[in-house]
Amino acid sequence: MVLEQIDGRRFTRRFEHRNLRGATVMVIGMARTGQAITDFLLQQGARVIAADTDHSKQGSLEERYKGQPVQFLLGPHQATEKLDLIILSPGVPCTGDFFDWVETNHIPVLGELELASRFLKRPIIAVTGTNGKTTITGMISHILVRSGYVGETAGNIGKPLASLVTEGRAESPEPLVLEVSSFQLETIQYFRPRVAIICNLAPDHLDRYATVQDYYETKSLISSNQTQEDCLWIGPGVAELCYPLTEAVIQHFGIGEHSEEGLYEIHDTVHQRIGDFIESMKIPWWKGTLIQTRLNAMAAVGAANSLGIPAFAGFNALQDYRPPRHRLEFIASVHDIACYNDSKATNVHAVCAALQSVPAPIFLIAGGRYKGDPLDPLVPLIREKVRHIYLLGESAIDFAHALSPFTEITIVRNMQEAVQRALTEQIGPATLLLSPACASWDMYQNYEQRGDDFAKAVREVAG
Ligand code: UMA
Repeated sequence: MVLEQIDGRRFTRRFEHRNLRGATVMVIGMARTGQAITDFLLQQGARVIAADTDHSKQGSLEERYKGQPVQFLLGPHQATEKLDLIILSPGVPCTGDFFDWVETNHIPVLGELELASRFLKRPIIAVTGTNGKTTITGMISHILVRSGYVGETAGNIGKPLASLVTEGRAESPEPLVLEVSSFQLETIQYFRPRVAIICNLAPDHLDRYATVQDYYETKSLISSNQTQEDCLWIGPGVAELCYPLTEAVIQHFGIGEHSEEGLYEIHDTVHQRIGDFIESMKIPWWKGTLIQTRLNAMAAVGAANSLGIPAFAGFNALQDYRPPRHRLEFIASVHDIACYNDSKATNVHAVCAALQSVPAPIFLIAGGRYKGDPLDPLVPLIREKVRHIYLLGESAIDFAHALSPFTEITIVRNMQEAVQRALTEQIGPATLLLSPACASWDMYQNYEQRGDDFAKAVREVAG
């Protein structure tokens, strides 16, 4: 079984039951996921022990669960009375003494995705990968809507699956599009999507995984329970980095000639290979779009095609798709400098994709809380396209040491200074790109707030 082959995989004890009435379940991490799964467990008749390292949550949680069978354990995670099951929130890494105690005592541990999906009777399209999964999830939803479905989405995109089950939307023929993170996949046991996508793989979350291979193998778990009736779409380079151990029918997407089944583009024409048969399609909106957009579109169209929606109809549906904010989002052109907000680019791979996509010369704003992925892949692109880097946040000094041999560097105090200096000291035509290669948490609550700050600063200079 694939699960046991993953290096560093902590929990081997399976949990087979579906009836949770009377069970004592500890929920760890009481933010969005923890609260959604607690609501679900209470609906199922379980007793909940709600654990969170953050003491300040006590008051609001007590208020929310007043009169319900919920006990609170705030502060460092600790051993407690006999537990039937533990449910982990994705953001909780399972390391340390407490989790040693859990494994020694053979307490089964599942993630919210695993437990909630056991109660779901709907075709699932699950999207994972290092970058682009939110966009692809949105694109699939858009294609489904244009094809007469509801196009509902959930998962890492921001809506825990459990809340959908609690709200009574677990049983329907309507497909559900799930964005799935590696954190969620760490704790699956039987999760089995009808269609899965691994859109790309690149180093990320190295503050959580011992090696990059652990991270890749965790991603590939998305397909570990799929059977020959299911389909897995994989993007460029995925098979070389971590060939998924799966029974699913594998389809490929990418740019350039392919001998495998799937969708690929050559010189602005998309081809679909099914066995020996190849269908070629001219997509009216295709020419001139960013490479990243084309790859995301092929992944989304491929997944929808596995549910029976013709590829050409899928591409047509995407004609009026608008991407989510903070992903290479065009803000304004100021003094002939086109300003793009790519605040969602929190790792090096995403920044490489952005640098490949926008025209040179580029003035780059980067830095923040570094996640540990190697900076080397940036070097050739910086040499070729980046004229100046404005660095901010915790990683500014380290990034300056690493990148100053390749371009000009300025360390700035905040976003406003970075934007102001770039737009007044530099001369267009050029591109100003916020693409930080870091998380935002050293200066902002999230990447959205960081992107908004960038957009505000650009608009201030634009007047
Ligand atoms: N906590 C503990 N113990 C710990 C660590 C944290 O108790 O050791 C507590 C914190 O105090 C906090 C809670 O756990 O109260 C946070 O849990 P969480 O981080 O899982 O947060 P949620 O709000 O439940 O959000 C999670 C996902 N977060 C992460 O994976 C970090 C959200 O993905 C997801 O949208 C949401 O569930 C719904 O499914 C966000 C994300 O950043 C967008 N994902 C990563 C990414 O996309 O790169 C994987």
